[in-house]
Amino acid sequence: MTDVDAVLESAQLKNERAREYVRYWAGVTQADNIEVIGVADDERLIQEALDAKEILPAGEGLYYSRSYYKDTARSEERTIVATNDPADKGVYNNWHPAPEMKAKLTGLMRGASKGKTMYVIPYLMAAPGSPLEPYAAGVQLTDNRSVVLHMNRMARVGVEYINNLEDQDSFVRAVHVTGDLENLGQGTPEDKRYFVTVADERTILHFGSSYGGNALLGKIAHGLRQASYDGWASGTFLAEQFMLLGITDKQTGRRYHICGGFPSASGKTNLAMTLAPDALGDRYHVEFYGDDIAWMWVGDDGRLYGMNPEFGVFGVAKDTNEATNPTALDAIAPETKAIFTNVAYNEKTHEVWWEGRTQNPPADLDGWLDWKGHRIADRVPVEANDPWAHPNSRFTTTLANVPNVASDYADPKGVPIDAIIFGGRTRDREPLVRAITDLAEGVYDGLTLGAEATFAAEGVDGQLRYDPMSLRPFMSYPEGKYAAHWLKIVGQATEPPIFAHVNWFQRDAEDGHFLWPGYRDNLRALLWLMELREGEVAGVHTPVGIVPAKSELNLDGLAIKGADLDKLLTIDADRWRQEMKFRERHLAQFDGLPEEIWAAHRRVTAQFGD
Ligand code: GTP
Ligand code: SPV
Ligand code: MN
Repeated sequence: MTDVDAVLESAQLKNERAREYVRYWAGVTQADNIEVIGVADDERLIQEALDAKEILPAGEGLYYSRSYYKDTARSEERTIVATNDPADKGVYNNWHPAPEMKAKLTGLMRGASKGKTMYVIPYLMAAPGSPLEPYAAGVQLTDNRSVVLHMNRMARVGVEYINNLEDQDSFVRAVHVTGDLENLGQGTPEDKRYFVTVADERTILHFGSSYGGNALLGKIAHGLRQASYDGWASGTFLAEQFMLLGITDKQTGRRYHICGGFPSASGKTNLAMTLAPDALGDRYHVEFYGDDIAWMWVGDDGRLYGMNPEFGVFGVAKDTNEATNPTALDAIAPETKAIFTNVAYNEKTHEVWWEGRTQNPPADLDGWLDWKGHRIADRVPVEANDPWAHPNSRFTTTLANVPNVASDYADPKGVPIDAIIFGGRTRDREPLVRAITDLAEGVYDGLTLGAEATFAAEGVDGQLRYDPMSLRPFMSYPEGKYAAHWLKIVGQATEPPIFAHVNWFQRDAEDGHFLWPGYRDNLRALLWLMELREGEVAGVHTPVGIVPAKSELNLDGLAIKGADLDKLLTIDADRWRQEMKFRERHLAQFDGLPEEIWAAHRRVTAQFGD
């Protein structure tokens, strides 16, 4: 065992409370070495990881990693929010008592990093100077070098972010121990994995994974679960699984900022990185702020502000190509230091590939390995149609690599929010866009977001379920209180945002084709929403909001069948009447749901009639 204090001293980690914390967990995990990380260490760590074959070269300044084959997505069942107050139990937060969980995790982590290095990663989930900086500092401990490389891309990392804290104790303690991945019983009754956020102690204890949100603790464990709890407990902000983008109308000079939530793997990254369709590119410019998390608060000027606490993108690879998301391809081009995980890899040419990268997979199979590392050329007939890449395979790249990143993306002031949108994979019922001008109806709409779940979490792919505000897997406190907190925060804004529900995923009932082309054309729906906000279009009023009149949508350069467009803008009243009954049951699960939300539900229901 190394002398922990000597290591911390030479790394200039001066925060005494952080030192105590590192000492304590070094003792529990019994790691052989301690190393404090700053961004300057990235190059050396990359080389070490290459030498150890933990990552492989994937072209100039690009890297490939493969996770254990039973460790490729978040596990919702194994994820727990713990506190010391049983009143914090909600429907989705999988609440457990804090003392029980701390004892459990300490037991699992005891001695579990023997023979390994424990990396100390001080980080900040905000731009320095942000009004929410007091909630943004953390120190992740991890015994996994690849996790360090990902954190370096996804968060601001360095001792400077914790040494000068006004309250030296105000960092999140985020402990990650990988465990013996081959012997954890993933998905069996003996599953040993535990991903716990002890929210009222600002402590995160994750054991048994090295993948994504299970292991990069600044991202969703801190950025969403801990932060949403902090935002509520302090009564000052919201932390949501939202993308955030800007639109500039070059003709009028107006700038808009839109944020919003779609469930995991349902289009946030693609929308935030979008370029205007070619035919509209001369007039509109879209800027990227964030693709997965937004923190929102009301500024001194009474406006609702939003910011992206992350520093990078952990994006879904599937279907990313020149047509769907050209900016993403630029963001993972040679020399960006991007890391690909669980895509297909060519061990001879070091190329990577995933489903939808090109229409057909590479014809020459020589050197190609699937995401499990098995040779494609050796596949037996029953494996012929297995995907080459895991559906939840991803790329990790830093925000600055995104070509249309907003020039003010790191401005601690954040940006004023004009609109909040919700959406998801909904194959019927939900039109292309419906706008909602009333706050309670907007919050109600977010709470009743229903969509098909995806491969971003184990075992839920395709399930139709409600995912309130797209926060279901990250919800940290009871839903009734969450709704009240939303009404309170957004209700303080003097210029409230407009709300909207969007759906890029409606399908033809007969042949299943997507009715809307999606991707870059999605901007058309947002432009209509901004025109509605400006009073330039009137739309068509329906019980569930205002939908565009056909003539109001800018369809320049778009070929779409008239019948598909009609369907996209129609409200199927019978289908909606049925939906209102499901919603009633969904909302009834939540204790203490504010009366304003029930009133909104009754208003919408009444408008449909019987
Ligand atoms: P998380 O990072 O898991 O939170 O996901 P996300 O919401 O950022 O999802 P992302 O944008 O990465 O998209 C997930 C998948 O949906 C990808 O395979 C996309 O290609 C696909 N997708 C995104 N937008 C559209 C769209 O407009 N139409 C269609 N058909 N597919 C889309
Ligand atoms: C999600 O699942 O919503 C993600 C990826 O953004 S992960 O970081 O794994 O949670
Ligand atoms: Mn996400």
